[in-house]
Amino acid sequence: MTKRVAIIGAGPSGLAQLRAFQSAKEQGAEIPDIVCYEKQDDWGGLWKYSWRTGLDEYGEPVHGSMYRYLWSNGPKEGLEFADYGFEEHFGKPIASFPPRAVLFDYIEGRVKKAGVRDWIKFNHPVRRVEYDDAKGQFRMVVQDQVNDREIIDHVDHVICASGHFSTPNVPEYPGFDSFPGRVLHAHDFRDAVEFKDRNILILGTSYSAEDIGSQCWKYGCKSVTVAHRTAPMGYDWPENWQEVPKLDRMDGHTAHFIDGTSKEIDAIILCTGYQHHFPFMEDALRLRTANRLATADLYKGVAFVANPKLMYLGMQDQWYTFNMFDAQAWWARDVIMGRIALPDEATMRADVDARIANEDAIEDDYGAIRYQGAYTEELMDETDYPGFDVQAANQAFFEWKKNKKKGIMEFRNYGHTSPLTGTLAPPHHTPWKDALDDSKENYLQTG
Ligand code: FAD
Ligand code: NA7
Repeated sequence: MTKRVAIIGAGPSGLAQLRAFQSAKEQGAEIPDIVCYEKQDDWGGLWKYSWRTGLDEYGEPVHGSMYRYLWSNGPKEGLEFADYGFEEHFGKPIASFPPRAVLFDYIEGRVKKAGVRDWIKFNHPVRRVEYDDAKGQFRMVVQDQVNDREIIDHVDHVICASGHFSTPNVPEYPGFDSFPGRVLHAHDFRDAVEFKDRNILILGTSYSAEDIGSQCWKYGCKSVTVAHRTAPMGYDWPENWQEVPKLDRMDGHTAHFIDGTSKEIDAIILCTGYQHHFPFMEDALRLRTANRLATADLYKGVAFVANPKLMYLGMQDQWYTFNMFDAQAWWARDVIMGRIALPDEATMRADVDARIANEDAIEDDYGAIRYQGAYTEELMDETDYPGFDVQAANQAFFEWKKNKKKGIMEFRNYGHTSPLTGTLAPPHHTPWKDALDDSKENYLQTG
């Protein structure tokens, strides 16, 4: 009997899974019956920009965390699909840090070519996933939003690709409740122009802090103050940007930091990260992990050890993104199709423990990049995913790291070498800080 597989989410990870099955079918294999439930009205996940914040038109929490003017924060050469390169899609080499609309176009190009859109049910949030031991199947409750009806589905495998940069981690500091300005999380940040001529305070020191601060600086905020809980980012910032120790409290507009210094602030942006949040999973199936390279409880970073008929894609903290999701999706496909056998539970647990120990031994970001590159390669080697030159992709990341150290507002002006074609990307026609028009049409004038 044909197996039935449900994929949750049609972002880059879920789409990788659809493409993996479609490519097997294209080569003549008999594939399972596939359905993908997506709560938004289109594909692309976070890359599908929405102006909405809070709740969507159906009262569902808005998934999107992306903002206008977002340009890739890492080189595109580190994320290129091995079966569908940038040059194939755009018909020419393009610069290395595409804005959101350009990356969306690229993601969409591959799945349009594969013809998998009919496998997706849009406006269908998954409400509940339970495992029925007697039947050996998952029971899913899904909401058909448009018709306001509940659907019950029974499937043999669930692939959860619902992302983990959507449900914000929102700390509170004393004085927030009486702060006379706006306090928002990065998840709700949309347009940097809102903060023009404002003094902004950012909490957090990771990608969102760096990039949202840079956006606000680019679009004319008065000053950026970044408070760190652990360590400063340490870049050579512009003169109206300062890094300060942890926030102690707000007193009206005044931010007080733990070293006794203070600063007048108009708006506070919490770049304090996200939670892995799967309210639809029954307790026994819910992944509970920190945002790290070696996730808890996932054999090979994918198969849920307690019930490996359930797989999770893209749950790692990410240097590698689209191509790592591909490697995971091809691997998950091959487990489901019986091409890869899973070991016993003890062996799977030992694999998880070893990955965690190896991650704990990493010394710096360069080591972390190598670690995730090696992980991606390990999975690729077990499947027929076309593969790519991981050393070359690592190299693109290393150069990018060095360029950031040289000039944090300039790193996007450099080109990197494609691990697929060996082409060195042309520089963008306008330096990033002066490029206020980030439309696809404008960006593609490059080269
Ligand atoms: P997502 O893109 O989050 O997609 C998950 C999908 O699942 C969504 O479509 C969602 O609607 C759906 N879904 C969720 N819950 C349900 C449910 N219950 N039922 C049905 N569907 C559901 N990566 C890069 O490579 N370069 C970048 O420059 C970059 N910038 C980023 C900037 C921001 C602000 C953020 C937040 C992330 C960024 N990332 C970047 C990382 C990003 O995680 C990946 O690029 C990618 O989007 C992850 O894909 P995903 O499919 O795993 O998750
Ligand atoms: P990250 O990378 O998870 O970083 C979260 C940051 O938030 C990190 O610097 C934390 O500091 C900080 N944090 C967390 N809790 C607090 C509290 N309570 N107070 C102050 N600071 C806090 O999330 P990002 O949003 O930056 O990045 C996620 C993805 O979005 C990423 O893949 C990008 O591509 C875009 P810590 O170092 O732990 O002290």
